Amino acid sequence: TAKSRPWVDEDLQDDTEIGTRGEEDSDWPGGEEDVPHVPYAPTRYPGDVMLRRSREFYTLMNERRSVRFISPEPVPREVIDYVIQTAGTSPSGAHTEPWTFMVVADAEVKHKIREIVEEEEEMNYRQRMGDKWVSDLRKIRTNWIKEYLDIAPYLILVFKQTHGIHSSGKKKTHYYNEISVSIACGILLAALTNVGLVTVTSTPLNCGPQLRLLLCRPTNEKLLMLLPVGFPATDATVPKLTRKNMDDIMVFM
Ligand code: IYR
Repeated sequence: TAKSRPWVDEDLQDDTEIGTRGEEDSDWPGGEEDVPHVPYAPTRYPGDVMLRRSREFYTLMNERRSVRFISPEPVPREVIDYVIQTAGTSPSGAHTEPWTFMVVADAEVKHKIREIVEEEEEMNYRQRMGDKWVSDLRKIRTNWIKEYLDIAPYLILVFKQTHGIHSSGKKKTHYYNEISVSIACGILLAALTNVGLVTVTSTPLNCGPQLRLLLCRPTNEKLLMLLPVGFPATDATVPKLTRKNMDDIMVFM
């Protein structure tokens, strides 16, 4: 087992499994330190175009809402593929790409997911979360009944990989796997918004292990987020919420 290194362990409080030389990662240094560095010159925009694009992207993203009423209307599979590919462009610790996006379209599997989530969520709301948490959520009007898990054309279950496997079979350290996958989720949300699809960022408490087994994912994968994806239902509603002002979110010096 790795000896305690608090200055590292307290920073990587996200299940990152830090190997010790001689055990995991024992083929370190690997063959990747000689990756060539190549010129990089992405698209550059004139000032006025930058300003317009920044405003337009804000306007688009500001339309995003967490939507719990999703239409059964089919969504083209190719769109989902590109949305996932976009999420996979996220930066990650040491470029380990520690994510698995499980896309479920099968009605029976979706229903099994619903049964697991609703059973656990009922206990969450009735016992585990406590009165304060449940009352803090009253304005959002959520409960443990999750019809969208049957109705949404796709469920995307995002797993973080706490470690990977080298070709040698040894463990590969996935540094900062949780924040890496969380960033990927943010990019995924932006990609969905960009094509007019909606979701809700659900984090089903206590459901991870059962869902992992149902979906036959390996033990190094931990469920981070469950996203039902589709068009909004025609009669969809959202709570009337406002966002903080710029002054309250940005400090400029
Ligand atoms: N996971 C539960 C509860 C829940 C928690 C928070 I924090 C929310 O912003 C919304 C819901 C559920 O999905 O209902």
